Amino acid sequence: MRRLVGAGGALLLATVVIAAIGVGFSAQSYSAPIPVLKATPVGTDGTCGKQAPRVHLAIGAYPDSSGVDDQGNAVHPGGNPDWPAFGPSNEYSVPAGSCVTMTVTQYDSGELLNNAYFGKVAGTIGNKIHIESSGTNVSHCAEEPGAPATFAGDVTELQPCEIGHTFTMRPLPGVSPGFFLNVPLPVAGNYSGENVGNTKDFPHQTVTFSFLAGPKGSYSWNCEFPCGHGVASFGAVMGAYGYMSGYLHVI
Ligand SMILES: [Cu+2]
Repeated sequence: MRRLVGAGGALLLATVVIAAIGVGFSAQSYSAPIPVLKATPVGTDGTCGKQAPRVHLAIGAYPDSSGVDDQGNAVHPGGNPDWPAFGPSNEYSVPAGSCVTMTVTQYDSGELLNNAYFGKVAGTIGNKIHIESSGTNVSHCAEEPGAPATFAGDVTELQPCEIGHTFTMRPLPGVSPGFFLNVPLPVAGNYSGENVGNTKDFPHQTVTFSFLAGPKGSYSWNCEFPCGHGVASFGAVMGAYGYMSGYLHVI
């Protein structure tokens, strides 16, 4: 009898441990540093190629995750000062079927994209993005003083030496097979990373694009630019949830 109780206890303990690990993993995958950023409705129009309710999301890509943005919002509460981050949130929500216009203000310098594929725009309306450059932005396409990374209009592709981060999004399995969005974000500031900061006082690139939200479900996004340390620059910040990754919740 005692042996039976012992075996039952061990089974119970194993069940509790496995359940705790499961809860830990699921909590880790959805722990947003600040609440979900809800897109702002801006009326109904034909921006996405058909009449649809349109919403707007404004985010930024910043060199210092421990800092604040123009609105005084923390880029990433408790952020590591040596790591870049998207902010002020990494989780967003939009209505299903809406036309989503995003503005991403890019303040960070880059190095070299190691896969030219992610320099190509995909999944946006017209497969293009609109870029307006502010201040002196220098690419990595040439040696010092470097080629200017100056844009004023629509582009469909950036060179691997002109990129600071990417905003790349895929649905979770079973949500919307075929949905894929890739937006390369051009470098800001100088290429030694000195002339960068979290506010509009610094050189920056303002990137605007629209896409049609798919059906309800969660879509994960991440940066495909190698902006971390270790693991071929895909470790550190690239592996820490919430800095260079997050979710779009289509509701
Ligand atoms: Cu990045």
